Amino acid sequence: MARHLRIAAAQLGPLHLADSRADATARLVRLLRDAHAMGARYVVFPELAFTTFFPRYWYDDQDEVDRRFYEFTMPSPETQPLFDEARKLGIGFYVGYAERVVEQGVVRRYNTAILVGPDGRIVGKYRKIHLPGHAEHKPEAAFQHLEKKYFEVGNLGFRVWKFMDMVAGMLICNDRRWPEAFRVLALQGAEIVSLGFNTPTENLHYPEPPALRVHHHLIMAQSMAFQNATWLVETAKCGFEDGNRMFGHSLIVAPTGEIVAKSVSEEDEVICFNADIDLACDLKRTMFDFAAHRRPEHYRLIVDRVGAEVTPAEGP
Ligand code: CDT
Repeated sequence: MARHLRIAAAQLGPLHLADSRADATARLVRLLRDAHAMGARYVVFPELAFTTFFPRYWYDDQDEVDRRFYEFTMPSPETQPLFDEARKLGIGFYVGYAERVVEQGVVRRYNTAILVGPDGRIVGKYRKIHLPGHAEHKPEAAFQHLEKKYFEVGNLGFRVWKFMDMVAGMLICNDRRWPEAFRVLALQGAEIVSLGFNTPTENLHYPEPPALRVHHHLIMAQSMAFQNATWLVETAKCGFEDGNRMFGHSLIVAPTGEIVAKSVSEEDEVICFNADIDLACDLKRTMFDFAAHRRPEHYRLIVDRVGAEVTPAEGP
C-alpha cells in the first residue's frame, strides 16, 4: 500500500526585535493547531523560528547577541510549549533556531534545525553548512547579512534519518542554492527534504528585482525536488521585520517538480498536502536510477575544486 503522509509548511510572518521567544512559541503553537486541523502529521517551521532574523544587525557585544537570540538548550522553558503541543497532537516537526553550545570546552554557535518525532523526541539535528553574507561590518549597506559572523559552518554533514516511515533529510535556507547539498541527501535515499528560510526581498549585494528573486526561489525548489526525486517542503519567515522585508512563497514540491501547495501571504499561514511518499521511490527506480546512470568518475572536480578556474582543454 502506498505510503501517504499529510505534510504542512507553517509559515511565520514577521518577528520583530521586541518579540520574545515566548511570543514566537505561542504563534508556532497556533500554527501547529491549524496544521492539525488540516490533518497534518508532519509540520515544517522556518529557519531561526524563535527570533527576528538577527544577522541583519551588527552588534559589538557577543554576550548581548547570545542573550537575545541564541538557544542554550532546546527545548528551553520558553520553547517547551511547542514540544508539548506537538506531542499532545501526535505531530512530528522540523524547526530552526540559533544554537549556542560548548563543544570540547569551546563555545560554538550554529544555525541549526532539528527533526522532532510525534513523541516529542529529537530524532535528528542539522547545522547549516552554506552560510551566506559576510563577517565584517558594512555600515554603508541598507542592512547586514552577518551569518558568517554569527555562525560557524555546520559540523554534522548532510545526513538523513528514518523518520515517520520516510527517509528524511534537512537543509537550511541558502543550502537550497547548492545542488551538491541535495544530491548528498539523495545519495543517502532521501525521500523528503525539509528546509526553513529567511530570504530578504532586496539583494544586499547588487540590484535585483524582487520578482526575480522569487523566480529563482521557485525554479530552484522545482529542479532540486525533481532531479533528486524527493518531496521538498520549504517554509519562510517573511513580511516586514522592523521594516526589513522578506518574501514568503512557502512551498510543497512533489518529486515530479510540481508545486502542489504554495502560501499566498507574508503572514502566519499553513499550507498542507497529502503526499504520496512512494512517488519519490518510483522516480528513483526509473529516470533517476542513480546506480544505473550516474558517472561519478567524471565528477571529481566537484569535490576537488571549490572556486571555478578557467582550465580549457588543450586538444579537440
Ligand atoms: N537565510 C539565508 O540563508 N538567506 C539567504 C540570503 C541570500 S542573500 C545574501 C538565502 O539564500 O535566501
